[in-house]
Amino acid sequence: MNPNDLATTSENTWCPGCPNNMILASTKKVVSDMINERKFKHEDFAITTDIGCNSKIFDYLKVSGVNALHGRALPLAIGMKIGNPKLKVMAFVGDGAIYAEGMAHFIHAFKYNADMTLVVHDNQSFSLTTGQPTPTSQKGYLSKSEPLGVFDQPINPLKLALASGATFIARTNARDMEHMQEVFRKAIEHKGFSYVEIIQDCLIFNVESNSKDKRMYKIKDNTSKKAAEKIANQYDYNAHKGKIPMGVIYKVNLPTLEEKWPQLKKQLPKRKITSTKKASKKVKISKKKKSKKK
Ligand SMILES: Cc1ncc(C[n+]2csc(CCOP(=O)(O)OP(=O)(O)O)c2C)c(N)n1
Ligand code: SF4
Ligand SMILES: [Mg+2]
Repeated sequence: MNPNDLATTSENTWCPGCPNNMILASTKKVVSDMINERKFKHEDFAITTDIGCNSKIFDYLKVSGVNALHGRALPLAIGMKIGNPKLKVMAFVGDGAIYAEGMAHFIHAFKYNADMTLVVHDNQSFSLTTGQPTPTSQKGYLSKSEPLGVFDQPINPLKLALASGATFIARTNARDMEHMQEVFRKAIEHKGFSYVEIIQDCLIFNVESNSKDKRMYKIKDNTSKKAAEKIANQYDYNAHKGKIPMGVIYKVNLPTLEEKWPQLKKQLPKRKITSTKKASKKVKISKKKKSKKK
């Protein structure tokens, strides 16, 4: 399969050069690569989206899915997973949708730990509705709805995810397609709920918060919670200076929603024993059995 095989015939109405195009191209590349590697079939993937510029990805990506109300792509995705635990579900949302309307779903999703991926296109703006501030918009952001500027500090969604019990948190840059593809693959392969925050410029609204590439630096995959807290603290979605860490900020393996629910566990494909510890245990047991027989 070629990434272009995942294209549709819908007219692309994103502004020319909008980084949503790069997110779409990266998704097509990773999904088609995984299909070619026979890790999954085309029909194993399913997406949910809601409302916003980002959500037009639903029209441009040839993968099964459902388009939801604003802020409701995530509960719908979890519902899909409960309906068919074998699916590889991805929810694509905007910062407005997930950190405002859908905030409660965001927090609870970490607790459930469904084996799926949440992709947040964070342009620090409600862009489709002409640039009202979202919870991650920087203090002082001037818009038509807040002509005196935003008075509040933005939230830090990464810190919130950590506090809510996240098992996979990564941040990437919509303009760095190689890094984005690497992060998408790791997120899809993670056993549990993977949350990918994409820093995405909007070329029309909240332009002040654009062009942060020079401040970004790549980190190694991190598995320490203490270190993750420090990393998440480095960028507060506000400052015009300081470094922005990019990559897998935290990863841990915990039981998934499908493993916790006995009704769903029955439907999961049986996992092969891969750990050497378990394998050697198996050998010892079979030896014991043999000696008893003697
Ligand atoms: C419950 C609800 N509230 C508000 C809206 C209006 N609305 C539709 S799209 C949108 C902005 C979307 O912003 P975001 O989710 O950040 O996506 P972006 O357009 O920036 O990609 C808003 C406020 C709505 N459709 N439903
Ligand atoms: S308004 Fe911004 S986010 Fe929406 S399509 Fe245009 S550049 Fe992209
Ligand atoms: Mg937005």
